[in-house]
Amino acid sequence: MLSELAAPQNVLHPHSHAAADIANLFWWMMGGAFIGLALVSGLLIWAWVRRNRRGFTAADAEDPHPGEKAGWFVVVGGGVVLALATVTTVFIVSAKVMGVTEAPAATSTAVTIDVIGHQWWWEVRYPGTTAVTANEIHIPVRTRVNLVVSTDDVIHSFWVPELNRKIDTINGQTNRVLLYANRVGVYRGTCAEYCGLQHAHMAMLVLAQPLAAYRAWLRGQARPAAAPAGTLQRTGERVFLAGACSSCHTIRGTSAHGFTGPDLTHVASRQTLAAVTIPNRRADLGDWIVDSQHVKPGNEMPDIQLSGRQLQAVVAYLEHLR
Ligand code: HEC
Ligand SMILES: [Cu+2]
Repeated sequence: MLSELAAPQNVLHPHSHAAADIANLFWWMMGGAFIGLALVSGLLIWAWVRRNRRGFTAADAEDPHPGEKAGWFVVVGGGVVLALATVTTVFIVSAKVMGVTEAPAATSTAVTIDVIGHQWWWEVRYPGTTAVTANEIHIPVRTRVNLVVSTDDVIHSFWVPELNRKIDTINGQTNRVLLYANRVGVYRGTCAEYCGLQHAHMAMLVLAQPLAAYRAWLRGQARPAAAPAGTLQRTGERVFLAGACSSCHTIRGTSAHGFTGPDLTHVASRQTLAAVTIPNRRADLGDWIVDSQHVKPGNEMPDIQLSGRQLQAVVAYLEHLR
């Protein structure tokens, strides 16, 4: 669980063909840049050494611009032709890589997932089902997923470096990108466009699962919340529904239909809370509810005043929502 909070995000450790192409492009461009640097530095040193060794001769006095023809060749050849050829090649190759990173065609039967950026968390919807979750995106492994992103407030950028390029969430518009993982695993992603105070705590996890496990998970998420079991949990539900919580959060199957914060119908099934800021453990959950402004200062959930008993009850209730 904690390892997921600190999971690496490494563009040079690709787990999809799109990310692999991006990493390759990076290495070729980096290699080219270093060869260019070596060439220019070499020429510079060579010219300097030659001039120093040779000294100033009588011929230089007669011809104040020695090697002018060769100089012209270097300027046009190296400065114009070579530069144009390099930029054109990089352009063509990048355009090809862009093609590889595109979402599957809208007409295909690919799995579609909607991700909506909020300050400072990610809402995740599975069209065609009632499943709504936050900050954790389950996908079937080795399957081309059509990821559709949008925003509820400002511009964000969805980025899971090991899987694909960034995709911005733009107001009044939806953007699409391919989401694909070639191996079962957990991939950490983050918001890659500065979006305010808690931008740095706006991460997400992509969990690539075998198809059967993914389907089972999705069926579970589509179900309404489990009914509270026992007095403590029933008290917790009452506190949740009667208090402020239900004005901001939805728990499907209850009267809580708020939409300012994440859907909590299956909050206990998530590994982390508050966009991969804290692990989803009892103590952290309790801290979050009464003092979220300390955990993630400036986030849109106020600190809630609850008695010890009420807090204990709400935590017991939420922990039961698997
Ligand atoms: C004014 C709106 C508001 C109220 C009231 C509110 N919340 Fe929240 N809550 C939020 C927002 C917004 C977030 C997401 C914060 C973030 O990650 O930046 C959140 C996050 C959470 C999370 C973490 C969910 C996740 O998956 O990361 C839990 C749990 C939670 N709230 C429980 C509660 C409880 C319990 C109450 C009542 C005692 C409550 N909230 C009251 C807005 C609210
Ligand atoms: Cu951001």
